[in-house]
Amino acid sequence: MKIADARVIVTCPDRNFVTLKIVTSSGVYGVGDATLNGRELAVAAYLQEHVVPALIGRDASRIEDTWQYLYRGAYWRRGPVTMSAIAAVDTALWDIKGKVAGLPVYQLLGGRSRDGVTVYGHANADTVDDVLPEIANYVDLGYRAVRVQTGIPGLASTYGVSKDRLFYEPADAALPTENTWSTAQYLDHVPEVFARVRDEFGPTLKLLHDVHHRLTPIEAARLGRSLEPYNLTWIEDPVPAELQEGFRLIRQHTTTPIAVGEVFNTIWDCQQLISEQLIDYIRATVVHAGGISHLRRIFDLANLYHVRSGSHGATDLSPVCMAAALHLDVAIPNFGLQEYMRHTEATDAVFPHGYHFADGYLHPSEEPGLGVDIDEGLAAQYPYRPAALPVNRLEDGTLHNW
Ligand code: EZ4
Ligand code: CO
Repeated sequence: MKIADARVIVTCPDRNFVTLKIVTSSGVYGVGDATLNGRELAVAAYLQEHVVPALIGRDASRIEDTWQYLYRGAYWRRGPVTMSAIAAVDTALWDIKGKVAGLPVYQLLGGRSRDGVTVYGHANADTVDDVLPEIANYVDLGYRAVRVQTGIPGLASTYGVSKDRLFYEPADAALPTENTWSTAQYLDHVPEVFARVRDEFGPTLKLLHDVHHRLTPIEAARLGRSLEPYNLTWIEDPVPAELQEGFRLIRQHTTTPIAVGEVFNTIWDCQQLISEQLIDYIRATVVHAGGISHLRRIFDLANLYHVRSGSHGATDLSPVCMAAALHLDVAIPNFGLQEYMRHTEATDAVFPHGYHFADGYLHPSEEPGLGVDIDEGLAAQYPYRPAALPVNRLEDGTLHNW
């Protein structure tokens, strides 16, 4: 079964997505997500110019060999563009393998380790008063875990607070919009938020918060300590993680669990964080971390060190990525949580899928393969629109982490 065709499909059903569709000589095809928010066309070009020509004629059943061929064969290792492109190929080949076997991909990964995938939703609002009903909505829908983000008094806008309650889309302009940041105001405000939320919702609801890379280790240590009374499931990306040993300092000061990894591309980005037990949840994703094959390796390493999965699942990861993530989530022994932000109706129509939410869990499709597709005709009706992620400046104008 040879690869006969591979198409790179760029579409914008409310936001941009890049999808690779691999078609075999027998007519079976598979899909893989290659979306890198704000840098979509770099991955599309990488695939189109450098990967697709090398795929034609290859044996579609050789997933591992193809992964190694693209990783080692590029010579230039790692990086989000390369690894997203490899991920798309890997994901599409797993989809094909499942279809050929007549089995959902999770069966090829060892079968079910759990009945459903616990997901967390995003509750956000400008004020604490307004975020409480948002959390209540998720509880009513059956969610067991909720991420809580609010505006910061004195700051005009901040990460995680959206105009639309269900669909958060930070890439909101062709060139980056600018936000202003104050660590002092943030550290002051967040404990008050969680005091109110815990008080209102009791001890069992899992609560999470995304710091989005904005603190230093000692600031993050202070935040973690101040949140200890409210028993968070995790604080996410407390500091940028290029300096992995920086997390040791946070660890020495707080028992608030730490989740990191949505910008990671390979196992090397989290090797020290995991093997030194500096984090509790690894949040790498199928699309940005080399596909199902490589993410499985990351989760297996994590399993040796008491680290659980917490995969990124924002709306900029397409339903193809979500479908793939769910097959892994349901199969691995050390699953933790899966982020789940709803896609818009237009996105769902372009990517018909069999995964579904019920009783607070997401369930992977039982169809052979990944159980997700792309409607190419519909996709063609939504041309690419340039959309960049914002930047963040301190009050004196210094560029900070967004
Ligand atoms: O800002 O996916 O946890 N989720 C996040 C996301 C990221 C976006 C960037 O493209 O941090 O909202
Ligand atoms: Co995040």
